[in-house]
Amino acid sequence: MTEENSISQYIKAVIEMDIEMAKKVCEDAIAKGMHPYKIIQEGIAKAANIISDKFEAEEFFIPELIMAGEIIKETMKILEPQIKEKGDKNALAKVIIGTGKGDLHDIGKNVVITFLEAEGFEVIDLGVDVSSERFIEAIRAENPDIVAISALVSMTLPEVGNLMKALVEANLRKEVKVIVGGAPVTEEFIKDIGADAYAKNAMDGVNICMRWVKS
Ligand code: B12
Repeated sequence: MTEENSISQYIKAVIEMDIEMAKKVCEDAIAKGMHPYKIIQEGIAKAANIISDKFEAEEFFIPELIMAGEIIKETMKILEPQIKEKGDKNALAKVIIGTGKGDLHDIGKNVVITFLEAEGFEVIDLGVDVSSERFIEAIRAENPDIVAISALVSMTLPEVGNLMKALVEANLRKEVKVIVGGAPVTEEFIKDIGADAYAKNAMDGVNICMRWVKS
C-alpha cells in the first residue's frame, strides 16, 4: 500500500467509525516507515474536517462526534511514542498549556503537548475548560516562558481575550509569550487581543516556540 493509500484508508476507517481498521492502518503505516506527522496532518486533520462537515450538514450527530474523537485518541496512542522517539532532546523552556474556558476539546491540545515534549520543552498541562484565573494562578506558581491556549469552539474566543486582559492586569504580560491555536482562531483575532502568535497546527506552533526560545 502506498502512503497515499494508507492515508485514504485511514480517513475511510474514521468516517465509517471502524476503530479497529483505523488502528490497523495506522500501525501498518508506521511499520512501513511513514512519519507520524503525515498521519496527523493528512489523515487525522482531514478526517476531522469531513466529520465536521457531516455534523454541520446533520448527517452526523453527537454520537458520531464522540466516536470520531475516540478513534482519533486511539490513533494518537499509537503515534505519540513514535513522535517522542523522533524528537530532539534539548532542554528548552517551560510551557503552560490549557484549553480555554467553556471548551472541552483536548485532542488538538494533546497533540501540541506531544510535539512540544518531543522537542524538549517542559510542559504543564492545565487540562480543559481552564479559566483566566486558573491560568494566572499557574503562571504565578510555575513561572513559564510560554503560555499556549487551545480553542476549538467559537464561544471560547472571548475567554482567550479575557485571559490577555488578566495577564496585563496581573503585571504578567511581559513575562510570557502567548500562542493560541484551534480551528476558529485567526491572525486577525490574535492581533485584536494582543497575543503573540497563532498557529494552524502543532508543528507550526512548536516551530514558533522554538524560534522564541532560540532568539
Ligand atoms: C472530536 C470532536 C468533538 C469531541 C471532542 C473529544 C475530545 N476529547 O477532544 C466531542 C464529541 C467531545 C465534541 C464535543 C463538542 N463539539 Co466538537 N468536534 C470534534 C471534531 C470533529 C474534531 C476535533 C479534533 O479532535 N480534531 C483533531 C485534532 C488533532 O485537531 P485540532 O483539534 O484542530 O488541533 C490541531 C490544530 O487546530 C492545532 N491546535 C489546536 N489547539 C492548539 C493550541 C496551540 C497552542 C497550537 C499552537 C495549536 C493548536 O494543532 C492541532 C494539531 O495539529 C471537530 C471538528 C474539527 N474540524 O475540528 C468538532 C467541533 C470542534 N466541535 C464542535 C461543536 C459544536 C461541539 C459541541 C458544542 C457539540 C454539542 N452540541 O455538544 C461540543 C462542545 C463541548 C464543549 N463545550 O467543548 C464544532 C465547533 C464549532 C464552533 N466553531 O464553535 C466543530 C468545529 C464541529 C462543527 N463543525 O460543528 N467534539
